[in-house]
Amino acid sequence: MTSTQTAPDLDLDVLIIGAGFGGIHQLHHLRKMGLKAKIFEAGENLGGTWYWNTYPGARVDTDLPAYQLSIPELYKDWTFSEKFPDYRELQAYFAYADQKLDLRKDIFFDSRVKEASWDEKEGKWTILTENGKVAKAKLFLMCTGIGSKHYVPDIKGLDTFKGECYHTARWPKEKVDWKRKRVGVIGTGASGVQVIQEVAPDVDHLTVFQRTPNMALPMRQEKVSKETQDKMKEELYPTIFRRLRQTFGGFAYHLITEKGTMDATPEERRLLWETYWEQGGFRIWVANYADIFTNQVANDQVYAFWRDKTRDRLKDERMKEKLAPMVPPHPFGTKRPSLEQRYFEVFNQPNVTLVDLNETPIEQITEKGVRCKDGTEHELDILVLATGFDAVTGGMTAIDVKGSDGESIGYKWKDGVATYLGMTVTTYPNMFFLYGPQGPTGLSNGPSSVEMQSEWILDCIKYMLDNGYKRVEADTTAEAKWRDWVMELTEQTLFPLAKSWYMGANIPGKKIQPVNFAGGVPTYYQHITEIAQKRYEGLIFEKEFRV
Ligand code: NA7
Repeated sequence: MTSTQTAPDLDLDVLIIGAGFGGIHQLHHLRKMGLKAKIFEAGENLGGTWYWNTYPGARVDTDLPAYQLSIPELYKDWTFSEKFPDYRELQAYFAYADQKLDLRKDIFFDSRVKEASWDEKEGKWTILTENGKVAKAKLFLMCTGIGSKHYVPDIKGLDTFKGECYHTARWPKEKVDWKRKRVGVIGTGASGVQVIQEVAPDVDHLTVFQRTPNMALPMRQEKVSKETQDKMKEELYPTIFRRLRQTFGGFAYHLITEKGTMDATPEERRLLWETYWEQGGFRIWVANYADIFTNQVANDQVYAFWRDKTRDRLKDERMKEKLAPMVPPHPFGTKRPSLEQRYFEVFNQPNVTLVDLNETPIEQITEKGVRCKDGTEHELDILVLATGFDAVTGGMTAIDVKGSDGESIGYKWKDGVATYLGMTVTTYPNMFFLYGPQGPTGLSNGPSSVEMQSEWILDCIKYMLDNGYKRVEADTTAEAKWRDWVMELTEQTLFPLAKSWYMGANIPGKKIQPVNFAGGVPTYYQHITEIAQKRYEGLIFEKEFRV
């Protein structure tokens, strides 16, 4: 451990990493509890994901009003302009939250945490940043989010490219001009889909390097007036915010559990799906018959619906087969679908090339562009890496977090993630995390899931304070049981059949395992609520440290 002195203002009750939704929710409420809390944030401003992801077309896939915090002081006077706001509006929202809740005074920006370690003698965490700050804290909260560690694939020659090259999650603050340029995009996940549809109308030529087609769904973007929002705020927002804990994905719509896909008549199914198609958003994914996630026959039905709708939008037979193949590459919805606005029409443009990397993998990046195995060199001015993240666990394991046995969390998890309730880890006392592994993460709406966990952690901290407890740690048996349940829930589904970030399968060498709790938000919420009612069963509270 470093000998660097802790500044007096960094001797804290709580140190939080990250000024996204989770971090600011915690900071606001911890201060209200009278605790001295600060945030270390790697970026130069608030926003988390929305600070970093400023690529063309970046916008949220959750429809209004679910994608915001339910803190009344915040939503009361804040108005979005669209049903699915873009990154600029989300940055403005965070600026507003900053001013309204007076957050900035307790946030250290440009402070990327590199190390954190538990000292049993002191009963404190020591947290170090790359720029030399040292904080001591009784409690340590990791609010690093699901996408704070971006993934750049190890492609031969990447550093030799003479044009401009950007990862979507590290988009430069200066304006990038793609107009009349030759642009290449590697990756067709949520970020790739958004970049592609945004730049396509203006480029000279667009080359899309696709490995897996995205079963993207129509967004149906709409302007939403202030009057509509004001009326909803008064009459509906509190109900909607409560509803977000009663639905599988934390959205304002829920899975159908009363009957299975094949129990419905073909007409009934068709009518439902046509309605959802017109309404847009994630309905076909997370308001569908629940058995689409567990029953291959049911899943095939909804895939066929999606495929036929999508093929109708494409003119070229090859494009139809590449983008919406007759045989699905994985079950529908087991990789996160994106919401699109004009994505498929892009592939009707004469100046767009789709390279199927399964047919002809990338061999090398050259000075001029991308050379594939078939010998074609795709010459480019701009290369966009929309290649995603070491999702969910990466933000945590990127930091050398050492627990009571001195073991780094990355090492502890090398053979598999283990947590208790997706919020804490045994041998890491007085440490909690939000929207991380084994919680309802990634499969569910961000802000509402974050709030649900954040409130639980705040209550647990209050319970400690009220009872004079200084130390809390998850019990090993309780942790093992939680892990087994998380595994079991996913094994009952079709999710393991996809090579997705939900399974940790998008990063070479990463352990294949479910990183999310697949039981849905209501089951999770009910379980953690019951645990709290049972005086936090599975957590060991102590009045003294173990010295
Ligand atoms: P995703 O969804 O992980 O997408 C990454 C894309 O990049 C995906 O299409 C990958 O193909 C592709 N990829 C990754 N590595 C390579 C290599 N080496 N060669 C070619 N193609 C590659 O990340 P996003 O940023 O789009 O979205 C992440 C989440 O953030 C999103 O779901 C939201 O929840 C927010 P693959 O599918 O693995 O074949």
